[in-house]
Amino acid sequence: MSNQNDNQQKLMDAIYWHGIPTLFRCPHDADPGNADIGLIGVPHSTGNGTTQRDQHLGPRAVRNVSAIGRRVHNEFRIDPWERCRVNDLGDVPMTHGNNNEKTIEIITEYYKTIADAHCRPVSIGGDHSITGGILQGIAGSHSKLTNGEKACLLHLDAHTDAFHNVEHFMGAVKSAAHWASYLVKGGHVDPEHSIQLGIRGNVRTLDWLDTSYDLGYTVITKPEYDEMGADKVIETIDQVIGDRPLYITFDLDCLDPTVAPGVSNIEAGIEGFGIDQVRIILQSVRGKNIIGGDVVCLMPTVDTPNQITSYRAMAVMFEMISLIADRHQG
Ligand SMILES: [Mn+2]
Repeated sequence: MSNQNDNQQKLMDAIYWHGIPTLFRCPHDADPGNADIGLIGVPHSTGNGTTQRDQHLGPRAVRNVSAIGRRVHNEFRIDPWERCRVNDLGDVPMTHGNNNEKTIEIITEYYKTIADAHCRPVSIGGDHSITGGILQGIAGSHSKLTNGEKACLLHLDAHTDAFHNVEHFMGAVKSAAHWASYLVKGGHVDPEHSIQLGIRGNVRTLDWLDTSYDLGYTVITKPEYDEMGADKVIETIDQVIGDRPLYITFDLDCLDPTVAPGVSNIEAGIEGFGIDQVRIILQSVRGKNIIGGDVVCLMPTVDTPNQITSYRAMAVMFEMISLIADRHQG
């Protein structure tokens, strides 16, 4: 009977349209010391000065649907919610949201407290500039999550975001286009053991991608992925990253626009990833020392009526949560 009640409760917990919309219906508790995995909203959108700016609405959109994602992981055979203490920590305070540089500082300070508490963050943005603030907070010499090491990146994106060949994007310096560069220069990311995967589309100048190669990143474009095949790409990811502290950053624009239409910086000319392709890539880092992850560039205001892109964001977050819970039982 108690099993039956338990199952009834779990069924009710996964109904998305009632109750308080926390991320994955996790308890809301702002203290990172109470969580092994902290789910965090980063409603910031002034780091992307060039395109649509409603990315700050992303965390709320995922909160609205994500109770339905409170599932067990079939392939891993785990219940992440029971293996770890997973809480919704709330949002990074956006007191200076229209000032990108100040906000990146605020994000950094916030995430330092997360790392100090040994809490592994899984965040929902927000534009991609948030990853700069997050990694300044949780990686590098001061970090308890990496034991003072730099983080390695598994960076899925249509764009490299390492464009230091321009000083600023319409005034944003630590912008959505700059983070992958300044984190290397600042000692937070180890490019020699990081992968940028899924880059596609025509660029603005022919040397546009060179900054990534110059920094030392391994870049696998989407056409290169297609030519190599998933197995070879997964082998490369494993070799490059090893068991170093790994951070996964997932720009939804790496997915094809038919799969995830509600994104900014949409790349329509070359086919992007399907959801199974990215799921298999994400699951390939199972067992690695994942310190956290983020999902960025959700644009709820241009999503489909049934909010498919919010569901994709939720699905990717679920894989990240399950990957961390699988190795780091609370
Ligand atoms: Mn990006």
